[in-house]
Amino acid sequence: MFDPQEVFVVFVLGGPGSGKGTQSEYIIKDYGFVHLSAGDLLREEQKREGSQYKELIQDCIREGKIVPMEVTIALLENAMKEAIDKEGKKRFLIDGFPRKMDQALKFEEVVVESQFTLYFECSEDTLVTRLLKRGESSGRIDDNIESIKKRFQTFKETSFPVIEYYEGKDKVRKVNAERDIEKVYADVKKVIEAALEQTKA
Ligand code: UP5
Ligand code: MG
Repeated sequence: MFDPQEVFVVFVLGGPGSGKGTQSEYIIKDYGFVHLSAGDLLREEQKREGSQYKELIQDCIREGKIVPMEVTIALLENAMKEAIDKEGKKRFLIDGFPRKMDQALKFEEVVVESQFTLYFECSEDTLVTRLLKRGESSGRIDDNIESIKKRFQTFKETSFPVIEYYEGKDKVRKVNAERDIEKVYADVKKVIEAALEQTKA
């Protein structure tokens, strides 16, 4: 659908609570990216009046399972088209996607090839603490200990192989996400700047 010379896509991956959303918000301010969180798009679709996927999405999110890729890819594709057509945007952070091999292959086949994957590495102990804290006010149906355990399980079994796949292609830029937000972002900036030096998008 898009030419990777024209449309610059970075996948942002990492365990639940590793800071994908937080760091993406920092990046968009400094580098003019469009931030598309697959999880946020699914939550919006789940709330949308008349959506046929309401229950499917809600069940998957609560159980930490992956929503069938057709749903998520269509949401991402529409959001990208809109940003390109209406705002002339070309740089995208795709946050929390792909989290299963079939999604990675399909997205790159039909939408656009990614430039690289920004991977936030963090221990489970740190992640649980962050998510339970956020759960006090987030209202997210998956910020409770039962769902968090299921999300970790899915991350290890299903999503981590995607990161290994891109590592095999030398397309992963790993950042230690255990540290405070500013320190993490200092490393993120280096990765983004190095990548942008080599693009016209
Ligand atoms: N925080 C962040 N960075 C910090 C730091 N360095 N130090 C201290 N605190 C830090 O951060 C989480 C919390 O930690 C916040 O309170 C933040 O202030 C603090 P956040 O930036 O929100 O982390 P993020 O990695 O974005 O965590 P999130 O919970 O969004 O990750 P998930 O991957 O679990 O959630 P997502 O929304 O991507 O997906 C939810 C569900 O949707 C999935 O489980 C799945 O069921 C479904 N889904 C699909 O089915 N398919 C998809 O393609 C995508 C999602
Ligand atoms: Mg997030």
